[in-house]
This record gives sequence, structure tokens and C-alpha cells, in this order.
Amino acid sequence: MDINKIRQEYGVFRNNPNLAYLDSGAMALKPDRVVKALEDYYINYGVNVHRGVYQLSYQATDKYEEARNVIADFIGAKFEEVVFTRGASSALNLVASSYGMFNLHEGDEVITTELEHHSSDMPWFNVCKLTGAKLKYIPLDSEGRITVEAFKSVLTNKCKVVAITYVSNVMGYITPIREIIKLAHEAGAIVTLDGAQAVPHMKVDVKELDCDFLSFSGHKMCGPTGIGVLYGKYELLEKMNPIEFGGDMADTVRLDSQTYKLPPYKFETGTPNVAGAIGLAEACKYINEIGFDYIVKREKMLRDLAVEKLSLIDGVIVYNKTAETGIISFNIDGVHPHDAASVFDNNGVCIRAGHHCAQLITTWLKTIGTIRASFYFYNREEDVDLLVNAVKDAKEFFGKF
Ligand code: C6P
Repeated sequence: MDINKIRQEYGVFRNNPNLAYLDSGAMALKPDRVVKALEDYYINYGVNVHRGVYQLSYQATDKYEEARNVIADFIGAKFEEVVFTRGASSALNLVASSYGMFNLHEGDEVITTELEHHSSDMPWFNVCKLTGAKLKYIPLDSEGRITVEAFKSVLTNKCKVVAITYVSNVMGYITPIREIIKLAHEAGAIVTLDGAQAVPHMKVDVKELDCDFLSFSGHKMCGPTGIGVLYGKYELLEKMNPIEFGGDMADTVRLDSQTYKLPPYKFETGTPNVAGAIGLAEACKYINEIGFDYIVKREKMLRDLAVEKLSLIDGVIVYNKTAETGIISFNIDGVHPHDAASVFDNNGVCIRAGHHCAQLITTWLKTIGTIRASFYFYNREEDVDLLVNAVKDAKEFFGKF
């Protein structure tokens, strides 16, 4: 595949050809075709869905529901198992509020990990506080990884929910999720999987994994902001209570009774993000065309190159040398990650610095934060060189103080 041709499809690269954009873990850039899909909706048929009794509204409704189909195919789900949300955070919270609050009691256990993003562990901390269930953490190994053995050490038949990340946004490790899901089910627990850093980077098939819930965001996979997905097994979604009530999710409303539509609609209150769903479907088609084989290979090549070069620089501590994905977390001895980020910015290198909304793992690493470079398939080898030069510049600059 021609990387220059790929990059030509991105306005950000056309306008900043030398920019090393290494912050796709926070948000991926958008190719023109995704932006055009949004524009097409707003310019040509930008009206509400499910309500209007006129052609334009039928067209918008068809496109919105067609988008759900494309996204369902992308993750191997059924159409009615795809709930549109604002993003991964609202999807993860929906499971905690709608499943957790109604199914957990004192004496039950929830298992999570120190690798979670706040949007994955905080909702369960809160549910446990309110229901009296106990929150347990899988002990991490010496590299900071989740292992099946460690999971077994905390799993009991009191466990009702496992809330776990598929890929850590700080360490980039892939969780051995298949075995964990199997063991959790044998113990009678359901598994809610945070797929925010997995779905954009590798093939995720919910039926093959047999996860109960999967949450992810559109904006990390070349899609628009403000749209995400909660996948849930239909039989679970069917039993769950909605947590937001109002327009479009209602079936019948009387003075003394209310009924709701079937999933996924009972979880989609009010006017949905129609453009977002259409844009996300376009992003899924685009990623399918690029292909996960290419994405996985390219990210691995770039991360290996970057780890090799960073490891040669004195005073650079790489926390996740063996990770399988395009995320590298490191620090420069004696330099605050935010200070380093400012020097990187002057060098045209965009990275993220800090705790990455995952303070449990930065605490585990005994650091206030890390510098995080996150690669995607549109990055070049030159981006690695720009990163390495930026690190050298930061070292030199702060060495003077
Ligand atoms: N992580 C990062 O820079 P939202 O913000 O709702 O789209 O996604 C939340 C989320 C949930 N889980 C994981 C593993 C994530 O990485 C994120 C978002 C970004 O790492 C922004 S904090």
C-alpha cells in the first residue's frame, strides 16, 4: 500500500505534510470520505429520523439504520445488538448503570484491573459503592500485564461482572480475553469489554469472543466525534432497564403505565447523532478497505522501530517494550512529561502526556504520568525519527536547567 497516497486522503496531512501525528490513541484523524459522508447528510438530507412522514426523513432514517447494519457487520454483531451512544465512555457507563445497578447485591463481586481507563473502572467503583458489591482487581504481573493465572486467582463464583479492557490505552498490551471470558462465564459472570483501543486496530468479532458487552468510540477509528457503540447480547439488552427516558424510546405512555421499544431503540433517547452514525459507518468501510492485516503489520513495524531507537537514548525509560500494539509509554529521566510534550510540539510532534485518564496504572508504574506516542496505519518511518529527535531536543533543553 502506498503510504503517501493514504496520507493524501487526510486534510491534516495535506496542510501539515511534516507533522508527526502520534496521538491517534486520543483521536484518529479523519479521511476526506468520512467528512464527505457527514457533509452529504447535512447538505442533502439533514433532517430527523424515525419521525417525519416525508421522503427526506425516510432517506435519513434509511441511512441511519443502514449505518447500524455496517457497524454490526464490522464487529460480527446482529443489527439489533448495536446501540448508538456518545462514545465509549457513555457505553461503558450504560452497562454499569443499566446492568450493574439492577443485578448486583451485597455479597456479589466485580472484577476489574489497574489497566482500566477511568471510563471503565470508575462506573463499577460507583456501582459497588451503591449496591454493596465488592470490587476486586486482578494483580498485574511484573510487566504490568493481565494474565489468565492472575485472573483465576481472584475469580470466585461470587463474581457477577468482569469489567476489563481489551487493549490498555497506556501500556498497549492485549488482554488474553478469550480465556478470561470463558472462565468468567463458567463462574457465572458476564464480561463487559472496553474495546476503545482495540476495535480501531485489530479485527474484533463479538460472537467469536463471546463477550457480553463491548464498548468503543467512533473518533478513535477515523470516524466522527460524539458517536460510539455499545454492543450487547440481545438477551441481556432485552432484560435491561433503560436509564434515559423520553422521545423515540417510548412505546406507549399512559397516566399509569409506560412501555418502551425493543433494543436497541429503548437505549437511544431523543434525536440521535444521525450524522455521527453515518460517518462512523463510512469509517468502518474505509478501515475494511485498508484491512486489519495492513493495520496490524504497520503499527507493529513502527512501534518496534520506535522502541529500538528510543531504547538507545540515555535516560529514556520505556514502560511497555513488549507491547503488541502501536502504543508506547515512556519518560525522559528528570523531565516532566508535560514539559517534554511542549518541546515535542515545537518539533511538530503531537503526543499525549500525563496519566491518560488511567491513574491506576500510572500509580502502579510509580510515575505521575508518561509520554505516550500512539501510532496508526497512516504514520511513516519519518515520524519515528521526528519523535526520536524531539526526545533528544527535550533532553538537551531541560539538561540546561
Ligand atoms: N482514551 C486516550 O487518550 P471516549 O473518551 O469516551 O471516546 O473514550 C474513553 C476511553 C475508554 N477506554 C479506553 C481504553 C480509552 O482509551 C478511552 C479514551 C483517550 O487514551 C482519551 S482519555
